[in-house]
Amino acid sequence: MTVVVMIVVLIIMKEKIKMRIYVKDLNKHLDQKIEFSGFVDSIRNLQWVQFVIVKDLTGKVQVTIEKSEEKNKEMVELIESLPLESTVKITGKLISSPKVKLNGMEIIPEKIEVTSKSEHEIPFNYKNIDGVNLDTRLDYRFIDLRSEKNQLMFMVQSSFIKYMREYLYNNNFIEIHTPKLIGAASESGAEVFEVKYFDRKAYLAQSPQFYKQMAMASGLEKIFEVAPCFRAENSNTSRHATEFTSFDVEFSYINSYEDVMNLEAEMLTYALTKLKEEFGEKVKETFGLDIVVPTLPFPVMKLKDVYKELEERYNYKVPESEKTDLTTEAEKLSYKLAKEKFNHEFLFVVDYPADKRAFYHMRNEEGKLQGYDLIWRGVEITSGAQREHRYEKICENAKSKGLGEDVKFYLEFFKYGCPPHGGFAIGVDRLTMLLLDIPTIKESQFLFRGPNRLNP
Ligand code: AMO
Repeated sequence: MTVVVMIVVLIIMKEKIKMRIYVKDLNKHLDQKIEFSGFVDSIRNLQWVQFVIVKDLTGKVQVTIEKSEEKNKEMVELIESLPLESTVKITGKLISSPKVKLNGMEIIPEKIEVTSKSEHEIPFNYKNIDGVNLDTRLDYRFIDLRSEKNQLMFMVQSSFIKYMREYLYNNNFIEIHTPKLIGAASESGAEVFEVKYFDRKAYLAQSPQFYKQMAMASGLEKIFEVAPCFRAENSNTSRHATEFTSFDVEFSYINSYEDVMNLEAEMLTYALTKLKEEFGEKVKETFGLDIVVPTLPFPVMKLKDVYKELEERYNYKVPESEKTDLTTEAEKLSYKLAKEKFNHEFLFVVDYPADKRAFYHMRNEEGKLQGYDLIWRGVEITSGAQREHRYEKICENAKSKGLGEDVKFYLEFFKYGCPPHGGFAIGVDRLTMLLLDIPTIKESQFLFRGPNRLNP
């Protein structure tokens, strides 16, 4: 009895909840009366017939209206004055038409409803952006995002994150959500945005660093978070934003920072393998490039050896004083180096001078930093490290950097038992930019935030 009731309920629900049909699924509905919604992409108004191309996120379909048929009179008039980019709901029959180039099918409509009418002139032609100023595109980002390339970029980004999450879930990680409003400036204190918080000051989180370590002190063992980070850096480069999305990972009971590098390399390889399966062809077609699945292990080089080889191979010279980190140019050249030396697109760089790195990175007995950066295609995408989890040592490190009151709450995390741990953070917007060879983070971010851009 209950089963029968459930089936009836399900049938009624199915009737009521009409799922939207996407272009990609139209072939399952041939010879059926369907409802189809989308943007009007183009209209060809010929002597005897009108062809209206309607698109959704997954593709385009032709709607064919015979002008001679009396019952179509109203629709024909409507289409004659309909601006492109309007949205419509079409009710009609989907039929197979081998002569139609677009999917070999067409919709013969009986009703067209305009659900939103566009202005005739749109701010710029997003189908041909040659010569269109990037700022105009960003001012009208909602139009810019209508291009097939941009829509594909965000579908790919979404899946990239989905597969990294999947890898972590498969390995017993849990996703947490840490606060972005904080009482004291985290990390170094310099690059934070200050906000008014009732009668006092608060700051926007630069990184979930302290809280992901707190999760380790809480015994959560393996965590990750995908969330915004805010940096008050006045940098106008192709890879800096004042707000970006960070994919943060932290896990306990590691033996060294190499465990952290290995996990990151495995996660990226897993995600890129899956991504290639899902989007390899589409990315090739639309962006003209391959999704490259890396091999494991990723190559590792010491910072000083990178500089040595850059000089030997490409005559790239910088003063000793600049060799405490990779310069932008050295990062770029390191791509060439990684390709030539290891036939690899990724390069882990280790052995940074301890005094130049964050105080929470562990230093070993000889004072060597237990942290790394990961460079992909010539741009840093990650910083990671084994963390200092020993209370006395972390207090010393903080003191040596002149950090006092601001980190007091953080130092408490290490006082009552805290497992050895490490982690890393990947900048998602940079990842997308590098994967699809997008020229700047302004275009790979959904809505860019930089020193001169706070709108839309
Ligand atoms: P770091 O400051 O190196 O490390 O940041 C980690 C990664 O985040 C990205 N990123 C940025 N992306 C866009 N615009 C920016 N202004 C920007 N700044 C950083 C980069 C970078 O590699 N707490 C550490 C991470 C850790 O050790 O777990 C941290 O924040 O891809």
